Amino acid sequence: MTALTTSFLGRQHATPLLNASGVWCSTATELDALVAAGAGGVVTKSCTLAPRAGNPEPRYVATRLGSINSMGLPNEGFAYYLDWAAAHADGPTPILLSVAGLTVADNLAILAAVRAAGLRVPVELNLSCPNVPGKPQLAYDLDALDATLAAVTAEHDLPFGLKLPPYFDLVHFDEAAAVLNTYPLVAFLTCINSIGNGLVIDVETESVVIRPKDGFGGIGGDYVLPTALANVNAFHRRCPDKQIVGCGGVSTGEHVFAHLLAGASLVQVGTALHREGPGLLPRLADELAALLRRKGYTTVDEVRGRLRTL
Ligand code: RRO
Repeated sequence: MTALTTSFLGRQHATPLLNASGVWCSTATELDALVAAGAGGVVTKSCTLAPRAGNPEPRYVATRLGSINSMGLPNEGFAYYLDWAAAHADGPTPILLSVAGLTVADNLAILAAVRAAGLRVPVELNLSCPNVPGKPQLAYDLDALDATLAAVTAEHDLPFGLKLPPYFDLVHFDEAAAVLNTYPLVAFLTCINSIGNGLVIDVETESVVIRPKDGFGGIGGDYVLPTALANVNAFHRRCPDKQIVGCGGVSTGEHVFAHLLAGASLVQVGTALHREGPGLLPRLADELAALLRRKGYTTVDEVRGRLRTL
């Protein structure tokens, strides 16, 4: 028997496979479908204080190698996801509540509601949404990141995680990790959000393919796997007291295995889940189990961070 169980923030997950926030997680129907499919965990759609309609359509397009999106944070408002999480917190499937308040004050208000509800569900604080017009990705401004974490941890005394954007320079990994390591309550890092502000062009129509922001949007799928693995590994090396959640470019069991090797404890799937639906998660679990068996591993824990260098 190959065990896919893994411990994350002190909770057992039956498999390391979750949805990425934003995919198949905006409504209770979608979230319930992930649970029913046997997801190893479920992340809710990033939420704001008030419900949002998001950006005009078309706002998500699949391409041969992945996807581009500028959804613009459409969501039902934090109370909806809090209620769903509360109703499922004692179920077999661990939940992460993704929070993306538009201001620090909004984030503090949502976190206060999480505490008031006594919710034993970790928050994944999204500091990297690339698609709200006029709002830069906060985690690219390390002073703003520091100030936000100082404000959050002054009030929020529960372990939580951060959804980070991809960084592209070793100095930026060092600088970001130095900030993050001053906050022990930041218990996990989800690497990566989509690569922000890419541009897909349809040569036949000579046009962009999504309407918001003149076609600029977050890139996911095959395009981003090496960037995601680099970010997982860079933060796994630099933040030994934090767990890393891998996200980016996963559509096969081998991709999951690569994220584990790089140092991920859990692995999230976005673009491929959008393409294939919740049945993808048990398929990936089967592929991962077969790969572990072939390689002689009996647990996913043996693989984590085992990446060899030359
Ligand atoms: O809703 C979105 O447009 C969105 C978000 Br909040 C995010 O964090 N990442 C992304 O690719 N899209």
